[in-house]
Amino acid sequence: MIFRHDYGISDNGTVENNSIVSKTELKVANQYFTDLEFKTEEGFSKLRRKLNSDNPILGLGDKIAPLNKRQKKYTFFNTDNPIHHPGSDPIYKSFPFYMLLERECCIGFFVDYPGFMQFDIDSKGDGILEYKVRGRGFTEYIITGEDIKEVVRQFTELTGKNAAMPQWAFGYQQSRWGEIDQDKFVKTAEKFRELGFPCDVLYLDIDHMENYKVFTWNKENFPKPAEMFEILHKMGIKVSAIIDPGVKVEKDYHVFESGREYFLKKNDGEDFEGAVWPGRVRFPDYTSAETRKWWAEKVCEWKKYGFDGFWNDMNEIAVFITDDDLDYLREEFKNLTVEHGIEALVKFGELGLGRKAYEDKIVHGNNKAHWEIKNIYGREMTHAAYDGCKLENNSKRPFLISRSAYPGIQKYGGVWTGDNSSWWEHLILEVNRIATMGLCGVFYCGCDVGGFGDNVNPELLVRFMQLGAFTPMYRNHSSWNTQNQEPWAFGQKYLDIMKKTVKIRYSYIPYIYSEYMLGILNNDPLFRTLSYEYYKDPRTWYLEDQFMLGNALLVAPVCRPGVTERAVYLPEDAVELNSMEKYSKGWNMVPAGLDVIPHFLLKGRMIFRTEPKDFISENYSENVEIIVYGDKVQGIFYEDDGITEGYRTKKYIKDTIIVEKGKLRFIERFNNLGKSDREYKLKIL
Ligand code: MIG
Repeated sequence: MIFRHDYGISDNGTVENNSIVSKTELKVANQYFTDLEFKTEEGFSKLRRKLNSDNPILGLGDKIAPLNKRQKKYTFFNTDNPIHHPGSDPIYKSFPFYMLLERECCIGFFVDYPGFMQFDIDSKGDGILEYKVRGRGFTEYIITGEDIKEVVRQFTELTGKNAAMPQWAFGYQQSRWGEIDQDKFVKTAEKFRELGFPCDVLYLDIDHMENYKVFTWNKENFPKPAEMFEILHKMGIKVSAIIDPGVKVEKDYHVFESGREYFLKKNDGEDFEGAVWPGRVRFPDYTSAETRKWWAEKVCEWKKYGFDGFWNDMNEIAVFITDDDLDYLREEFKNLTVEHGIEALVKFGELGLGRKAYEDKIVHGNNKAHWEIKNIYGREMTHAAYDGCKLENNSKRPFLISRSAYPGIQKYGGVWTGDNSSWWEHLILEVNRIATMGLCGVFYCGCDVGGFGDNVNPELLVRFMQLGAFTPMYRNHSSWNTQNQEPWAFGQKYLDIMKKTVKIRYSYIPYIYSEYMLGILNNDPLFRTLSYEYYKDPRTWYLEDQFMLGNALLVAPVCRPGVTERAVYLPEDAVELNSMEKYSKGWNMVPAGLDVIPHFLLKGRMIFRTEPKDFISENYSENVEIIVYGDKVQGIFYEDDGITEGYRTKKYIKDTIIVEKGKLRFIERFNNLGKSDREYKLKIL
């Protein structure tokens, strides 16, 4: 059940789907929590709440924190925070949704407020929770259910069903920020094919543009883009390109000229300008429908070159510096002397990415200040890109990712976790960040495999590639000034291990895609915590170095150097799929040498595999083998065309299968794909 509560004057919510909200009142003072006080003062609304148990709290999106979000404070104000560490907050996304795990039930709380907001989640350990919201009030949804699954399903339905990515979005993807030209780009694709190393997508970062101007080519380096797309598409390679919101202020530049009326203004009526990659830029006001329409047309035109998807970056919005910042800087620095000591350094910190004075000055078309709706800026940019892709081809699924996000982003695209670093500490952190994004309703999510900043080493790259093989989005990406980290960067020995890893990924595509699509229909994340499947076992509530991909695969990545075996908690008996060894329920030590990422098929569950190919073609899900473990196993296999919106009108195959005493039986065969019923091979472990 979903209950809605309005505190103070709440006119800033974003949820459209209020039809599923219960009309009856939840007794606020129930046995799990009590609201103590609500007040509005000095421009802030504050709620104090007492929790009646010490059980964990999960949620809050991509925050840099343990899986259990208790005993810490959080700020929601989307910010480009490129070198994040445990003290970095806020960062790129805002997901003010958390769940309290209780033995008898699970309770979700979603504060639907896209402006500046802070949560204190029991930082003193006394069970007190505090919301501090800039503004006169807010809306909160309280969602009750038997377990995490029931709560997540309702939350996702409330904020919007996920738009399905195409099937090829589950293939391996390669990216790198740095100087690029047409030949180099095609050569990268050829290298993958020569090596027989599976790959589906290559990315173009900001260097493909002319002076970083959005929707332009650097014509010197890309003289014949149409030809390039043709070559790549023939090789089964898709191309996604970066889109930045900042539009260069330049006379006669078509995007700037056609966009003049759609840019953000300041409260003095002037255009808001700041510096990003192209130098002086203006920013579209994506919260206005007219602006989105104009941007969608630009995206549509641009896509016609042959792009298969887009990567929406810098949309927090990230602003390097403004004229006001510089004036302030000149003024402040005039009188600064060495005698000021530390004060001088503090002034530096207030500038650039650190200084946010403009957020009070920008007004959006709907008369809201930027600080009131900052957290949906990136979502609405992605919304506009989605509309643009639809304009170009309405029957195809758009392939989009965004760095900044707020609940509802999943209606338009997926996300990546932003600029992580090539650190072991970030490798393990990504497990809980991606799992938490799933709990917050965003099912297509990944991280920069190998790490974006800093220099990777071969062992770390291998372990990152192994984790990536089991994340929904599998993209290796890095910054221009770091060690190269394409799979061949460290020679044959490491290349062979990574190739083996990527082939394992491709062999599970029928299962991964089936679970992803069933998840879209049912509102279940593909990448999930163990507690999502085994809620009744509280030992799963805190596990953050293990996860599940779909309902049958348990994955235990290695996140420290030098490791050759690791402890794994199994909520059920299972078979480890590298060694085919059986393990019993409970804690186990499992071999995990450098070429192994332990992953298990749980008893009573089934997976689907096939022979790996170089890329995900239309007939990828042929020759599907069902693998089961247990005396009686039931599962569902889903298949569709992988690229169109047909799934929305049930154009799919859905076979409900039971394997009992060595025999396979169909409980239901739903086939609306216009294909003959498929045959399966069966393997019983
Ligand atoms: O200020 O486009 O997160 O993936 O490679 C850095 C260059 C801008 C940040 C993105 C990253 C991308 C980079 N961008």
